[in-house]
Amino acid sequence: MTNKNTTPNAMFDALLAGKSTSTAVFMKLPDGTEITYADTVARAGQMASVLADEGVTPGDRILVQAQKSPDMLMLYLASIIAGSVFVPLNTGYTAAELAYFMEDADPALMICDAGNVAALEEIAAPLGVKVAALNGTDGSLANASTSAAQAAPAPRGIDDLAAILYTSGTTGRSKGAMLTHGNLLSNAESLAEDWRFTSDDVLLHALPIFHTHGLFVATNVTLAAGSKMIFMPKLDLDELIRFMPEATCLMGVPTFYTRILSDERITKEMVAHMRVFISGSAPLLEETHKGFTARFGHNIVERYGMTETNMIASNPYDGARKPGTVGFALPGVELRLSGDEAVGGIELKGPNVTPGYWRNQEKTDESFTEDGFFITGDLGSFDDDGYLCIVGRQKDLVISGGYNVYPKEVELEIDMIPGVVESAVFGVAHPDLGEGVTAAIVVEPGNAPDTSDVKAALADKLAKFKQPKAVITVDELPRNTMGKVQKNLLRDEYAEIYTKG
Ligand code: MLC
Ligand code: AMP
Repeated sequence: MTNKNTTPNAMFDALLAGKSTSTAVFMKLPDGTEITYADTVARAGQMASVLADEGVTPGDRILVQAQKSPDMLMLYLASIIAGSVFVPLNTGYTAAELAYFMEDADPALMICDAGNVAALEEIAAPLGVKVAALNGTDGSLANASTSAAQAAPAPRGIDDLAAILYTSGTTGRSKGAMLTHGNLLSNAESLAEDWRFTSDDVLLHALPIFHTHGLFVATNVTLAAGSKMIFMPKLDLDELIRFMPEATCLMGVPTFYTRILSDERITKEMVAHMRVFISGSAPLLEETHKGFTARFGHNIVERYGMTETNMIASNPYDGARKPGTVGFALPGVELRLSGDEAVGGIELKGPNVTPGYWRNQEKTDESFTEDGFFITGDLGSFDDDGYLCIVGRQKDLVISGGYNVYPKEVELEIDMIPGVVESAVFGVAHPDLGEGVTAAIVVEPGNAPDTSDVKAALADKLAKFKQPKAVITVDELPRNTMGKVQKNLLRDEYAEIYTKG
């Protein structure tokens, strides 16, 4: 880490300050537009002054739900300069889900796409939250910033908050993981070094930017190394193929790699020049890892992370990248397994770890051991060479295409549907998404909703990625003698619903 608590603005100084005159390209857009580092620093500085005009002061939260765009990324950088706390939200969240975040984050400003302002104002007004358009209208933040002066970076040390990222919980309520300037910087710097990023690199950026992976890992590593990124709205294989010749690296969730493998147009020659492919956010199946090596001659670097901790471990850049493992702890990260068995709960300590959950001391206390290690809820073991293997989860969680879905949250909504007696939500192997969200429901005789009723009832309640891909009606849920639903039996029984035929 290059910054100490005394620096005026820890992230600005490390990631942006030296680049205010750099003509190197930071972002290339699909239409060919290039945005240099100097443009980026200037535009973010201008947007920071518009945030100040809107009443945002250092430490204030700004809640953001907007489509991926260069303006959205500028807003993140503007928030660093303004000293505010960036709180990005999944664009799939429904109005019902947003009301909770607005209340919990207690933001000075909610920023969204122009088309959503009116709808969000309805939720925001009773909470006293102001809503502004990011782009698309004359008065939007992006437009107003084109004529604004550049704001000076607000003083922020490594312990000050830079962001809050909401992550669902096993009780169904989302918690805001607080991330400091120091958390984000330490991770960006160690990853850039670990993965050997330099100013010669060109990253294919096709991930969403409301989560750790696309926002912090991809963007901050690019900034830390002075690399360039090709900034695409989403994963689109046609676009990936179009830009592959200009790129040197790709970061993705495992679904990126299964989709690349199932596209016959992508050849070994097409990717021969690539420096590195990196995967994370969900387990990369050994079969995918080995299939990728066999077909393209590239060993994917699999890494492991979490919203609360940023990145924890990675397979080595130099040295064996072992399928089915997530490698070694990153520099500065202390990793251990709980208990005395070969398999234990993964716990860690380090400059990357959240100071806790926003306004939720109880959850914060529950998430750390007495000696200050963060409890991930993942189960791991070390192989003979010291590589960490994630072998299971202590938490009831489904990871679908890299998005976390907490079954409890889905079950609570399903149980409210008329005619449903009870439900159990679980993950089943899915060829594209890794795991598919699956619901087993017990229904009232004579008043039974069918699968399409359940899906329709959830449409405006839960973001699409949380909605079950399959709903199965069962006579009763399997329970153990303590009355606990045995999801493992459901997982076994329906193991092939997405793979057979
Ligand atoms: C889209 N859909 C999903 C979904 N993504 N459903 C379940 N799970 C998902 N992940 C829905 C769409 O709404 C659509 O619904 C249907 O599925 C098909 O959509 P698609 O067009 O095929 O989806 P696509 O846009 O291609 O998105 C798939 C994806 C995307 C995998 C590319 O989800 C993605 O970019 N995921 C990355 C998530 C991520 O960044 N995770 C990092 C979290 S950070 P319908 O009904 O309209 O057809 C973290 C820490 C760490 O975990 O370690 O990094
Ligand atoms: P999130 O809360 O969305 O940040 O998701 C974090 C969780 O994703 C971790 O606790 C793990 O369960 C999972 N995860 C991330 N990377 C990997 C990986 N490489 N292999 C297996 N699971 C992973």
